[in-house]
Amino acid sequence: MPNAERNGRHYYFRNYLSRSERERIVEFLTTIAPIWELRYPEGRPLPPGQTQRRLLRPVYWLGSWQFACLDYYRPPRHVHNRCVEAEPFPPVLAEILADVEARIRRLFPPSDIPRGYRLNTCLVNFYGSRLEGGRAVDTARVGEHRDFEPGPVASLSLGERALFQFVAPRRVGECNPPLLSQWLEDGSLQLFGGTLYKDRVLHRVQRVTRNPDLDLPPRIPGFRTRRINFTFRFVPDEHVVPFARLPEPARSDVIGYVSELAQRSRFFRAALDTKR
Ligand SMILES: O=C(O)CCC(=O)C(=O)O
Repeated sequence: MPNAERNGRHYYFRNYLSRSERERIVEFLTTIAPIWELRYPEGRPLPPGQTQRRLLRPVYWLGSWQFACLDYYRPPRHVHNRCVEAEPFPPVLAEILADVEARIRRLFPPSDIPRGYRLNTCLVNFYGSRLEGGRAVDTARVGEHRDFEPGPVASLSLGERALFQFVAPRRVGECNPPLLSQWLEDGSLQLFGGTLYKDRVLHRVQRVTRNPDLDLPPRIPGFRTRRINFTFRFVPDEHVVPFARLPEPARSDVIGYVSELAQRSRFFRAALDTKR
């Protein structure tokens, strides 16, 4: 297996993508229209102590979409009506995933891999500069969090190098050094799984190496994309709901986003028509 760097249940593959795979991914990116979501549903009371806000960055999901306003997938209790069926992976990502899943099955013990495991959902994060009143606001970092989907996660990065870190949960004011820091380079693949990296510690994107010339596709009004990360995860099929079967009020909460997506996506147009 070429150039794997290993640290327990963490693997890093520098130069994982071939030139032609990278080109095909970039070509695919020109065909999608990421959206800016609000964190909470509009027109409903906010959770106590929270204020409505736009997510820091535009996103796109493949396989299934976890709209922020429906809150995210958090098993074991919060699994229903949170993952809405979305577009299948384009051929280039499906081909890459066949290889990624084979690596995961070779590298991770069976106890880390849940029954029915397939990387069937993907969050595409667009990082860069939000243009606000003539000022560029950097949105390249991600705060400490966990990915709740079960099993190993695979992450492909394009664009600026980013410093990805695992840190133990801490109390306010406490400072603890990262358990593991990994620079994620253009064309790299990162895999992590097991209870330490998935359940016990958090991860974050701490900083990026700025490249003022980068402007990755697609064109997003008011935004310059300097880095794109695809995080592939597993959501059991029984927890993925077609838009047409999403009950109220979740359906009303997301119909605006689905209509926006439908302007560019045949898949979401069909999803809307099924319900009409
Ligand atoms: O951009 C990255 O490398 C990390 C993204 C991430 O932490 C996530 O999608 O949960």
